[in-house]
Amino acid sequence: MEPFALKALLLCFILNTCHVISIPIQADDSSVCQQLLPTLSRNTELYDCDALCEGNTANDRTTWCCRDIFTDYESDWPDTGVTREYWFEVDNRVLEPDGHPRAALAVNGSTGIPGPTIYADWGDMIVVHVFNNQSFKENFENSGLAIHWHGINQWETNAHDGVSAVTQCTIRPQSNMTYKWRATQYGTAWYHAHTSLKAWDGVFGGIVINGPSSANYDEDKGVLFLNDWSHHTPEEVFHTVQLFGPQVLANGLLNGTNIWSPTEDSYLLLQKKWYLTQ
Ligand SMILES: [Cu+2]
Repeated sequence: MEPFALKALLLCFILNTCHVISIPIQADDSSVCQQLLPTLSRNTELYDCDALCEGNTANDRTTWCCRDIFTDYESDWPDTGVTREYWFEVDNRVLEPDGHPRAALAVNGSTGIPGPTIYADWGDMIVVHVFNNQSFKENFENSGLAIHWHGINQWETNAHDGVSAVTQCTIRPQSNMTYKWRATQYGTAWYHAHTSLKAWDGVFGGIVINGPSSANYDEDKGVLFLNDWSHHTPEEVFHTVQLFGPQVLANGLLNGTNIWSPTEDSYLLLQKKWYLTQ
């Protein structure tokens, strides 16, 4: 492993931001590559079924056309022939998710966070065109960007894993990158920036991949994000933590919103709001 990659891995462990570890592969390292790839046992006879697949029903969520909850998605998945295409533009913004303005980053974000949810069916191809529209460096240590698709296996698309300094160089300001990967798994996950502390600036959102489920349900209500929220940028918090240790952040957000008061305990306000929506 190259020293720079080891450094990046250590950094993401320290920052608790690395969830799927990508191993850098040298061009002449095909033996290592072979070891990393699992053996496929894909049932190509199901391809016709994939094309006609209409998913499952509220009364039978365990099956998904010719596959089901017991299919080993590490080695077999549908090939739907469908591509889901998204365009993300990441901007410096002043956001007020709880009424208190703060410098932040947003995906397609005039309104705030989280960014748009990616929806797909099991076996679809996902294409995301990311444009880094950052234009100034104030409050940010650097303006590079990479977006990581959390929990996605990235079968034969390791370079699209979105981990800066490990699987790609960062996307420079006013530059773009197109990520392309297959939804070989299903369920609810999320994407987030994987450069510096930009995820906590607001660059994150949901990924919903429809597929079989272990229990029946009537209606999918979508994603629910619960996260701490500071009124200072992550870089400012980072330096404070280095000097004084862990900090209690100002507020918590529910799907990117909450109320806040400078005089009352915001966690009590959060609790009131939660009760109101029961
Ligand atoms: Cu992650």
